[in-house]
Amino acid sequence: MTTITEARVIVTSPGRNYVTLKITTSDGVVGWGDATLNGRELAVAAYMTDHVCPLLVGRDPARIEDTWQLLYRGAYWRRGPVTMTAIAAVDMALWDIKGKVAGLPVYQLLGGAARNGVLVYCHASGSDVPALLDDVARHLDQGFLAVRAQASVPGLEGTYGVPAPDGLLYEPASAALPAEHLWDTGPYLRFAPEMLGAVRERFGFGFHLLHDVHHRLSPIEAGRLGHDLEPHRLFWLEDPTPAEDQSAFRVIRQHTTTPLAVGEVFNSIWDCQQLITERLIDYIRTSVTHAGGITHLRRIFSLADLYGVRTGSHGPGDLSPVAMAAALHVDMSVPNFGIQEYMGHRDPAGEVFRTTYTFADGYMHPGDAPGLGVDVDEDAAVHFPYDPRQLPVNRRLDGSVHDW
Ligand code: GCO
Ligand code: MG
Repeated sequence: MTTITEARVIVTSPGRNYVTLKITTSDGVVGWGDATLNGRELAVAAYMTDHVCPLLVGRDPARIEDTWQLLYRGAYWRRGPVTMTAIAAVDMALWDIKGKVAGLPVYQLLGGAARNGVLVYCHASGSDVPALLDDVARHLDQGFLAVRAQASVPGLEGTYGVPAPDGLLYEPASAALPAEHLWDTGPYLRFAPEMLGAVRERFGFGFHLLHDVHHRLSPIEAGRLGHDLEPHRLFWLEDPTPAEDQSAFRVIRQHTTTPLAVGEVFNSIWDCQQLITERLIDYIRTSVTHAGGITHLRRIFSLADLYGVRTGSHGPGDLSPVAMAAALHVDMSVPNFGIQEYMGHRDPAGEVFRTTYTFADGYMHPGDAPGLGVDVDEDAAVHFPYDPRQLPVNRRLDGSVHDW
């Protein structure tokens, strides 16, 4: 019988931190999984190295579901970002191996292509509205059919979604202590409809427009914002309120027809059960890395399909290209696909991660290489040592902590 002979964790920082799991079989087949939990990377690395990898050696790599159940139920302590990210990495690596053994891209093992390509949305942002409009123009020129728009709220430094002056990253701030951003809900609620209205006024309605609130409003504030945004016909309004309060969405729903998306911080189907079964959202944003891998993501998406909820997986640059590839294979195959976030990866990530996925005319495709279609250059990875980073925190004008 073929067995797993080695499971090893690679922590590397080519441009930003990524945690990667490498599983090798007795036949010499290698599978890759992403285990990156932004700002808490080493917790997942330790969980895998100390508690998961020793369980894998000697097991049959073909038994993906059984391994998932073993790691989930067998730990007794269930769910949570660290555990579910570790399980996800194992799951992705085993699907990668299964695809390589079969000589097929993973999406073929998931039922084959249910569409020709995966609609993706990009990020456009600016320190003010004119800068945002320039950035939207740039992305539309690149062929994107869906654009997320974010701009700095006047008077509030470090608004979420707007890059720092280096222009490259907007969440990892400092090595030691988190950066502190200022937050004031009133100005944001006045500014957001103006800003998104300016985008529609300049570019019209011939593309999908999205916006991320990043969990900052109360339910009634979110209801008002959704209502104020209705003339701008958003594809979705993302994370309007802190996501763990599922019944809050009942209040939002009573006040607006703007479509709602949530779920990038969810780890399991239980985190979104009420949101889906009560049809309180339109898009479920769980990611392949933070919600238990391909196996569990498909389970969530199947539940969502039953209730008319479509998919919109999280795809930020803080998930590695291994995750992006895995997400695309799922996106290709599920019936209720909606859209996929694609933030891209900045150099030198490409020196470590080699991918086969492509983008053209607004759509991505995972490629047809066997498995996930990703390779990791371990020799290159050692040149980019771990670089400790913290996500920022938000404080209100009175100094109290607000959701970031
Ligand atoms: C998004 C997200 C990200 C998160 C990041 C945190 O919609 O892409 O909100 O930008 O902030 O993934 O690590
Ligand atoms: Mg988001």
